[in-house]
This record gives sequence, structure tokens and C-alpha cells, in this order.
Amino acid sequence: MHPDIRFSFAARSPEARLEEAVSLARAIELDICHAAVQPVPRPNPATLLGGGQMDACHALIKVHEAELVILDAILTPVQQRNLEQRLKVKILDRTGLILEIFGARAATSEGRLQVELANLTYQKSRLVRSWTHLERQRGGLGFIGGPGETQIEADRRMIQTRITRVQKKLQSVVRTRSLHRKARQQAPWPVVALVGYTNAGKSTLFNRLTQSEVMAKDMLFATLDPTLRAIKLPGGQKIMLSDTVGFVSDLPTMLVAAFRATLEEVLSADVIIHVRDAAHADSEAQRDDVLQVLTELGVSEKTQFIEVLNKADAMNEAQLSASRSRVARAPIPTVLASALDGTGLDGLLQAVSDVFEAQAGRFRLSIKPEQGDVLNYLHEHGQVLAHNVGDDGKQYVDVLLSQATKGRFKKRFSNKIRRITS
Ligand SMILES: Nc1nc2c(ncn2[C@@H]2O[C@H](COP(=O)(O)OP(=O)(O)O)[C@@H](O)[C@H]2O)c(=O)[nH]1
Ligand SMILES: [Mg+2]
Repeated sequence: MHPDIRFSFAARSPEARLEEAVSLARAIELDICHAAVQPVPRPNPATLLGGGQMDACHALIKVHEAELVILDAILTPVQQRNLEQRLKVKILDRTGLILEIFGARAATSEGRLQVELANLTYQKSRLVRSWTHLERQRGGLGFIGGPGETQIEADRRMIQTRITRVQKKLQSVVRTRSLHRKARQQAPWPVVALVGYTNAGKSTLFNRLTQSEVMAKDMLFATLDPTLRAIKLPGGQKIMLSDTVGFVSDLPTMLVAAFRATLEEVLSADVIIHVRDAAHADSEAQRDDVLQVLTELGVSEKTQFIEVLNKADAMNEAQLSASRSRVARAPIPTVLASALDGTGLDGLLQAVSDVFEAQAGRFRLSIKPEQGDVLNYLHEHGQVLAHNVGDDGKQYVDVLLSQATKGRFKKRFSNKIRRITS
């Protein structure tokens, strides 16, 4: 756990929080039929919501035939149970919602274990005082330590056993942390990861950039992981674009480790695109949080960053001119854009392309006639400048390879390559 991580949750308006909650719910592909701010001046200990609010909620559930209600609050186990009983739908509170998202997004084995651990801890906390168990006790023989109590104890022991098992596994996974780097080498093209706060516009950007690509549909991994897609840059270079779990304001402490672990996949990215909601009042504080966490995660110094000042369409004049001057003087490639209306996205793709070109080198290779796979790879992943067959039957290829591709190439074909010079 890293309680030292600072997430900016200062002075968030109810509307901003609602917007964030909606964006979180969308991240797990929920259909949102109604979203509203509900002031709760005097929280009801049994249900959080007051009587009138319960009735209104019930009516809305009926009208929309809703199956799930999300309350962006921390519910006590008793409140959750009561709400589920009375509204006859599944209820998720903020912690539950975030756990669902992390569960869906955990890409590494460490990520999955951290999420499972957070989930078990959450369940255990629910178990102790949960309504079901109070009921069971009452339904028992009427004295403490009866069958109800035994049941709780049994459940708790079972969860504790699982927690201990997960913790052990985690220790061994962390020891072999480098394992997930293998995934990186398996990705057919360099990985470009979108990171940033929830609601910054990562998924909107991801969809826009990948939508027009017919190629993505045919790919096996597209169906395996909907947040990883291949796209082609202006220079012809193919990359894998990855949409990641967003930063969340006010993250429950219990979830910090799980959050970091789900972000581990960005460690293996070749380029990180930091998407910022530059029209947001807390934009600067959010940026600092993101960079701090990425540094703590151990993102390599060598990883190239690109910053996207998103939501240009929603900026006021002051924000626009601040963004423009930032673009002009920023030490890293910075693009003013709108994922919503498409402004600046060509520039963004060009910036990504430039990064790879800047890292690219020219190589000459000699390939034996039977090494057709090597030649195919070079055509697929690099830019072949010249290809000649010598008197000796060997083929000589001059090729432009990005730094990232060169690394992959060497790993894959080192045994077959005669000469590689830069
Ligand atoms: N005005 C405006 N809204 C945007 C832009 N990009 C995204 N949004 C909105 O911001 C909200 C969050 O977007 P989403 O892509 O889900 O953000 P994510 O949490 O970073 O993946 C959605 O309501 C989007 O429609 C933009 O460029 N301009
Ligand atoms: Mg998203």
C-alpha cells in the first residue's frame, strides 16, 4: 500500500463527481439509463437514501427496467443489503464499482492477484457486520455463539485462507515481475499506451483512432482484449494502441495497490500518451498525480511521453491560450486536441510517428534464401529500402527499423541473423 499517493479530490462539485461515476460505469460497458445527483443531507443509517428518494428510485428502476443501481458513495454492508432487498436490484457502491473495473482491466498476473486480494478484503469487511449474518444469528438458537456465529466464523476463516493463499502467490509473482515483459515481446508491434485520469477522454480517443481501421477487426487479439488495437501511423508504421484503466479521484485506500498493479501494463509500453482533460479546473493537479504514480511504478526514463491537451472544444479563451503556449514551449511533444470532434488527431498521430522515426535506424542485413520468414517480418514491421540478391545467393536488405522493432527483431531472429549494423 502507498497511502502517500496524492489523488486530487479537493473541491469536486457533485456534477463533476457524477460525470466521473458515469464514466467509470461506462468503462465496464454498462448501459446508463439515468444519472442524477441526490443530495443526502441526513443519511439514513439503514438505507442511506431517505424514504422519498427510495420511492423515486424504485419508480425509475421500473420505468427503465434497470438491473443495477450504482451509488457513488461508500455504503455500509447493512445499507447495501437493505437497498438490494427493497429495490430488488443489484447495488454497487463506489468501492464495488472500482473493483469491477480493475477486475475487468487487470492484464498482468500481479494485477489480477491484487484485485482479487482487494476484493476478498472488501468481502471480509462486509461479512463481519452484514445483514445476512445478523439474520442468521437471530434465526439461530437465540444466544450468541450459536450456529449463526459459527457460520460467520467459518466464512471468515474461508476468506482468510484465500487471502493468505493470494498473498503467497503475489509474493512469488512480484519476485518474477519480469515475466510480463514477455507479453511485450509477444505484441506484434510497438505498444502505445493511453494513460490519464478517468474522464480525460482516453476511451473516446481510443475509439476514434481505432474505429476507421478495418485491419483491427481481423485480429485475434482484438477479440481477446477490446482495449488493445492495432493502428497504422502516417509513416506506415503499425502500432498497438492500448486503453488503460484511468486514475480515479478519492480512491479508497484499500484499492491503491490493486490500482497500481492494473497499471503495470504501461511499464511495457514503448510510448505513453498522457491524455489530459485540459478544460478541467484540477487539470494541473491531476497531471502531477499521474506523473508521480507513473514514476513510482517504475516507468523507464527512456519511455517517450506525448501529452494530449484534450477537450479543446470545451475550453474557454484563457484555457485555450494557456494550452497553446504550453504546446509551444513544452519539452515533450504536446498536442492540443479534441477527441470528441476530432481536432488535432492527425497531429497526434504525426507526433507518435515522429517519435518512432526519431528512434529509427538504418540497418543492412544478409539473409539466406531459406529465411523467408525474416524477410516477411522486415516488410511487415519495418520499411525496406533496398533488397538485392548477391552472387552467392544471399539476400541483402537495407531496412529502416524503429528502436522498439529492432529490439523485438533481435529477440526473435538473433539465431538467424548474420549481421546487423547500425
Ligand atoms: N467536450 C469534450 N468532451 C470529451 C472529449 N473527449 C471525451 N469527452 C467526454 O468526456 C467523458 C469521458 O470520456 P471517456 O473517453 O470515457 O474518458 P476516459 O475515462 O478517460 O476513458 C465523456 O462524456 C466524453 O464524451 C473532448 O474532446 N471534448
Ligand atoms: Mg475509459
